Amino acid sequence: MNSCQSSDTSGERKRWSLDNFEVGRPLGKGKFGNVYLAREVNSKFIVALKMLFKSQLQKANVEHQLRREIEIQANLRHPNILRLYGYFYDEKRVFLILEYAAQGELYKVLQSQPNGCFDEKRTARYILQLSQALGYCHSKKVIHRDIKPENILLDLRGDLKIADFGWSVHSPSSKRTTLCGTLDYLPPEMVEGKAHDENVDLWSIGVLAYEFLCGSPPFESESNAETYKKISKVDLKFPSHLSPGAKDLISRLLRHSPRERLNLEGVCKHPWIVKMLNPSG
Ligand code: N15
Repeated sequence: MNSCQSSDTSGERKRWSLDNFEVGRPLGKGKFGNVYLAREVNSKFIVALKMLFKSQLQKANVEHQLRREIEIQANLRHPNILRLYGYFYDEKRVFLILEYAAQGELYKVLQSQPNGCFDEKRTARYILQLSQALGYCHSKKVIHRDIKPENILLDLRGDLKIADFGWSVHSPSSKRTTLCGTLDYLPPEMVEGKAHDENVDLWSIGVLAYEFLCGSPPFESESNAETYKKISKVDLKFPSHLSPGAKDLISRLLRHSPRERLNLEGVCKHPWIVKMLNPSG
């Protein structure tokens, strides 16, 4: 499928419609609608078709945000960022034509591991891919702000794809974020309601590395108030099975001061990452 869509002899863009797709099983449910496995009729190209109801978007007053996010996502091209190929709409619905990730949601793959965690090699591979994707986003002045396992998919080869840009913004942002849902992946400056920049994404890489290796995020607690305290104090404890290299990387990312965090280049060149990804190591 060509994202520019087939053009006719007059050079006009042909619009997509539901008639172009055979819709299959649901892949997931969302707040505003569901995602379905679908196949473009002519090319047989498999996609994930996300269906959003306009009435629900209107009710929640997020049409403007959706438009902006489509604009951001349609311009991103990176092997570790889920592609948005295009969109179309009818009277009642908006459809997003998204890349299909054959291995599905990362958090489910993590949960299905025998001990609930990934080994150090696999974690290093994911962290490198995540860092490369975020480096690309930051170069375009896009900060993600909501990296968590639920927002990550895996393709046929097991490569990571950042899938959700529900909270992404152009940096820098001084906007206060309405905190709903889990605080687990948010850095001190965001839970404390301060201004933040692209360094928020470095913190979430640290949280994810910890969760991949230990099975749950580092500041997880019974209540939001307890999680808030732990994040603000950077109350970090490691299980004894973690290697010194992994602990070193995580400790360098989970710093209270955003400017003291290891940058993305530093993550990619970190000795533990390099060692884990070296085939002879
Ligand atoms: C506002 C807009 C431009 C943002 C665009 N991004 C999203 O809407 C984020 N999003 C991605 N929302 C849903 C998805 C999504 C894409 C969900 C699931 C999948 C997907 N691609 N592939 C899947 C998928 N593959 C699976 C394989 C096995 C089991 C479940 C699977 N889900």
